[in-house]
Amino acid sequence: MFDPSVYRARRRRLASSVSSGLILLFGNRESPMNAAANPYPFRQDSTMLYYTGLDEPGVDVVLDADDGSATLYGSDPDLETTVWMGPQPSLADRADAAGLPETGSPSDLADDLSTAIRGGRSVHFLRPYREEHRRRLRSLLGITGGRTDDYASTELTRAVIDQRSVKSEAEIRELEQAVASTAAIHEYALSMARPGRRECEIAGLLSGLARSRGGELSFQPTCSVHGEVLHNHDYTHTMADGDLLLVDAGATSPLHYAGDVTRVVPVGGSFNDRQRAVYDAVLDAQVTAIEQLEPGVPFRDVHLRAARVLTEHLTDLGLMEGDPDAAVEAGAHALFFPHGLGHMLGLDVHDMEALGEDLVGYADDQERSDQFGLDALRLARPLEPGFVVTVEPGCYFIPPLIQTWREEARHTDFINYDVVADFIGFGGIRIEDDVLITESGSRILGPRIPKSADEVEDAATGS
Ligand SMILES: [Mn+2]
Repeated sequence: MFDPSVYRARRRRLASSVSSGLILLFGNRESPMNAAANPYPFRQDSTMLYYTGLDEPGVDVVLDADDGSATLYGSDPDLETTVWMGPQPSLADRADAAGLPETGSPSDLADDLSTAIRGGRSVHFLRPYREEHRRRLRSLLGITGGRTDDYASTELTRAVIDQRSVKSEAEIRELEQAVASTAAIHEYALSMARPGRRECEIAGLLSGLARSRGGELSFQPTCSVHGEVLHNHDYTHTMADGDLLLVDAGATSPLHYAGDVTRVVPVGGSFNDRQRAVYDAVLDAQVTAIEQLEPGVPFRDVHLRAARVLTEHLTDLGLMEGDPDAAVEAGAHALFFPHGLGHMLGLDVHDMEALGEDLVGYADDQERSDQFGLDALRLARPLEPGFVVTVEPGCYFIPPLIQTWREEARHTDFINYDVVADFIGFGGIRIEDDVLITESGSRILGPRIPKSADEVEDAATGS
């Protein structure tokens, strides 16, 4: 945990940015995997981590925006828990660690909230993402009609997003640590991409390596020779010479800050000419995009610039034709690059996504496009110093998408479907780094991870 003064200062700022009433923050509970006594690994809610650092199940916090008080609600460990799980901190110990002055039991929470509601005070809460929290909100706040999510406080949500979007020096150190662990797991994956090995050998070791460094994987990784499946969670293939292995994986720091990096490696250690050409196209888009990053630049513009660079390369390769600007404006490139350039990174891998993608990623005067591809852009807003973002363009040959577009004769002015057909089976390439926006530009976090085609080949062959 950070020093309690860090959490106190964060909570004071939050309480002062909400006009009046109570702020209710839920911590997560254990979540059963196949029986109550066999839960999934515990993951605390990221907003609870941000405002308290408390990493145990079953705590909730109420901040009073009017009198500034702050209370931790939860239970002391009972004897049975202590027998099975070892000594646990008392509620008062946990409150001390988080710098919270008051404690209360779960029934105190119910009483305090109903007193506040009877007194006509508003209770601000964030949109829940776990069903049990919807049930708790209905019962604690007496919500009877409508969707619970609709009662979530936009004022509170915006205040939390404002705060969590700009990373402090201490948070950047955590993110550096997360990316350092992420670099370690990628170096390992690159060296393991050998013919005859199975994807699950690498995927399993990535997870173990992340844990061995005191963290965990920040999301279910993609580790697949079918990189054209964007979030592929299948690890059953045996790698063969000539395959491209796409590894999109990140490790967390001990305080749960996330790394998120993607590399592609030729199984057997050398790209063929076609693979290298597409790889270099994606690399050029990624490097150009990173060069554009600086305060004030809308990330949407950077996304479109990356799309433009990719389109120029695809035109050179004969896959596309016509004016690249017109192709990007029409969205033709999205056949190959159907996702957004990146997202915020922090305590969540898609940082704050539970609070609402558009509130996090779009300025008030920006509307999310409904054009295929651009509609998947999670981050569009002008950048600010202290933002940490991913930059991850890709180029994929997705058979069902190609087939559908071809049948519908989409963008035939810009796409040479006969050439594209020859690339079916190519797979996909994505290159991703984690980047801090600085006062004057940007800086890639963590140690350098092999990235150019030559560097990746060298890492794969151990030379
Ligand atoms: Mn990512």
